[in-house]
Amino acid sequence: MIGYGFMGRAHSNAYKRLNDFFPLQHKVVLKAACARNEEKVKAFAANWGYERTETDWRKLVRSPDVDLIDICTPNDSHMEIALAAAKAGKMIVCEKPLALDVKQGETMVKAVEKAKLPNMVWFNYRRVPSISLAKQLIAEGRIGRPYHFRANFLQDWTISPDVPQGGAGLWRLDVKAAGSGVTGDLLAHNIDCAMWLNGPIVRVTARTETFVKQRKHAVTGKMQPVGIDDACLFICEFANGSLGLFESTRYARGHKALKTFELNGEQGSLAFNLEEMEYLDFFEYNTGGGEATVDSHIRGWRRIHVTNGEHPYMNRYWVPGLVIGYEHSFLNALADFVQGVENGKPAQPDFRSALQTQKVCEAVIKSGKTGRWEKTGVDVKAVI
Ligand code: SOE
Repeated sequence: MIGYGFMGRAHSNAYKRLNDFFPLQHKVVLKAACARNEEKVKAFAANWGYERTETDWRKLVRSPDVDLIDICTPNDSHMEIALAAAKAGKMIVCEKPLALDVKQGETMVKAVEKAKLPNMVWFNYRRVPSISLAKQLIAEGRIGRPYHFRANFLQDWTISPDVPQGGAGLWRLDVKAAGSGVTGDLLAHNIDCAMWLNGPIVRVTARTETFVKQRKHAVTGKMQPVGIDDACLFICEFANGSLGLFESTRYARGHKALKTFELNGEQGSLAFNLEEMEYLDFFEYNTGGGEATVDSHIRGWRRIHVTNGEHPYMNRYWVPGLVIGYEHSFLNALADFVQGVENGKPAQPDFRSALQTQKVCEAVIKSGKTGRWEKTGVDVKAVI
C-alpha cells in the first residue's frame, strides 16, 4: 500500500474484509504500508494491521514478498510508481484517475500490457450494487434505445478562499499534483459509469471555471495561481447516438457528495442518487417493444431496494432489506479483481479501459479552453 490518506484507508478496509465476505482461493496478507512520513505511516500500519512499513516506495516495489502494489498517492506519482511496479513484475491497482494526462496513461498501459500483469483502476462506483443493477437492466433491454444520459457530482468544500492548495488531501487543488480539478477528481467517476452503462463518448463541449484565482500553497507558503477547474459543465455525444449532460463543482453550497445519474431510453428510464445508494429508480414503459404494457393509470417510477440476494454482490452480505455502504464498493471491486486473477477474466476497468475515461477528461479540459467541440479519441473496443 503506497499512501495512507482517505483512499489508503478505504482500500485497507477492503483488503481486511475481503476473505471474510468472498470465497476466493487467495488470502490477502497486508505486508507493508509505505509513505514518506515515518511516524504517520507507522501509525497507519499499526491501525490497519500491516506487517511492516517503508518510507521509500522504490524499496517497497522491489520487495520479493509483495505480489501487488496499490497506488494511493496523488495523481502526479501514479505513472512513476506504476512503471517501477510493472518492471518489478507486480500486479497493480491504482487510484483514479489513471494519470495526470493521456500521455502518461498511455505509457502506463504499455508498461502493464508488456509485462502481462493484472491491473485495475479503482473506479469504485461501478461496484455499488444499484449501479451494477442498472448495467444489468440495460443489458436485459429494459431501457431500449437510449436518448439521454445526465449526471452530476456536486460538493462544497473549496468555497472558502482560505482553503490552501497542496499537501495532504488538498493536493486535489494543486494542478501540478492533480492534473485537473473537478474533471479528473469527480467527473472521471461519472464518465467511467456513463461509458460503462451507455458506451463510448465521442465528442464533448465544455465550460470550465476557476472561481478562486489564487490560493496559498501549503508546501511553499506562497500565494500561487490556481490552475484547476473548480467547476465543469459539459455536454457530449455518445457513439450510440444518445446525448449526455454532465455537471460538477466544489462550489455547490450544501452538497457534500451529491452524485446522481439518469438514463432515459425509449422503453424506460433509470435514476441513481448516491445519497440513497441502496435504491435504483426505474420507470418501465414497456417490457418488450411496441405499445406500453403497463396500464397508464398505474404507470410510474418504482424504487427498487437493491438488497436481495439476486442483486449484484448482495448475496455476499446480509439478508434482504439490510443495506451495505460506500466502503463495500471497494470490497466488491477488490473481489472482482482477485476473481479475475483466479479465473483469467480480468476485472474492469483495467488501465486500458481507464485510459478511455482519461481521454474524455482531457478533451473536456481542452474544450473548456478552446470553447469548441473536441473529439475524445476514445478507443471504442476498450470501453469495457
Ligand atoms: C473528493 O472530495 C473526493 O474524495 C474524490 O477524490 C473521490 O474520488 C470521490 O469519490 C469523493 O470525493
